[in-house]
Amino acid sequence: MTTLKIYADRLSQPSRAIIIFSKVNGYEFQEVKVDLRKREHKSPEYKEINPMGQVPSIVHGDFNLFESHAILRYLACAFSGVADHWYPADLIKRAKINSVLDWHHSNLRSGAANYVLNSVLGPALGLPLNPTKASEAENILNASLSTLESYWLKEDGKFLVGGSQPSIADISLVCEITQLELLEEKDCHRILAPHKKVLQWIEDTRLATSPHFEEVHSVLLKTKAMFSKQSSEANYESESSIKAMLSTI
Ligand SMILES: N[C@@H](CCC(=O)N[C@@H](CS)C(=O)NCC(=O)O)C(=O)O
Repeated sequence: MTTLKIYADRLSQPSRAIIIFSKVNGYEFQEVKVDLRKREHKSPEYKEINPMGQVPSIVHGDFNLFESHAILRYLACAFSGVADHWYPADLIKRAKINSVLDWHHSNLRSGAANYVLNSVLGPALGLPLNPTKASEAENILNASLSTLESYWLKEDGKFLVGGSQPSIADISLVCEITQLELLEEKDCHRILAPHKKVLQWIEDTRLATSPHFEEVHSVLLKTKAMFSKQSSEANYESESSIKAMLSTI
């Protein structure tokens, strides 16, 4: 059997998406940690796999691939046991999923990743915090969350673009937002609490991918505890700021 290797750091949101998707779908793979904090993604050996020097990437047999959306599409098609709802064969449904995935990278990702990097995560990766960039990113993030509520989640169905079951887009976008768990509670609350539909959709995606969702996200809760120098059991049910907000819906 051809071995699948997933090169990832669970602190990275697209890495988490690939790992959760793979665990939920039950095919065999080997997770190879590429430690962002040790800058292993810039090593010459890793750049042989991903010349862009970023995680995630995969090696499947003698085939290398990077870019998380391309990887999710590939994995959904490469393993016959993956249910159709993850990346439907139906042309229109598939096109809608591709549409939200393309939107994600220049909107939600740009806002969420830059906000978290410039307000809390930077120093752990050897980068300075930048309040001006954090504030610009927060505006993009707020606009993206509003667009999610008013457009991408507007149809009937619990999931993006009207799906009654999750697709690769739900995993990808939810993993983008869950990095907000790294923020101080008040910041996470300020940004997410106004978006009730988004909160419910995160919860529905968690439930659809449980227990892998919680296991893969425990790294965020441990890292947040490290930032605030508090001890943490890293238990998603009791430690997640996002989950706590659900009680206000
Ligand atoms: N568009 C890429 C983004 C990958 C990406 O930005 N990865 C980050 C971690 S979340 C990374 O490797 N950052 C290190 C760097 O760019 O030096 C994807 O979706 O895979």
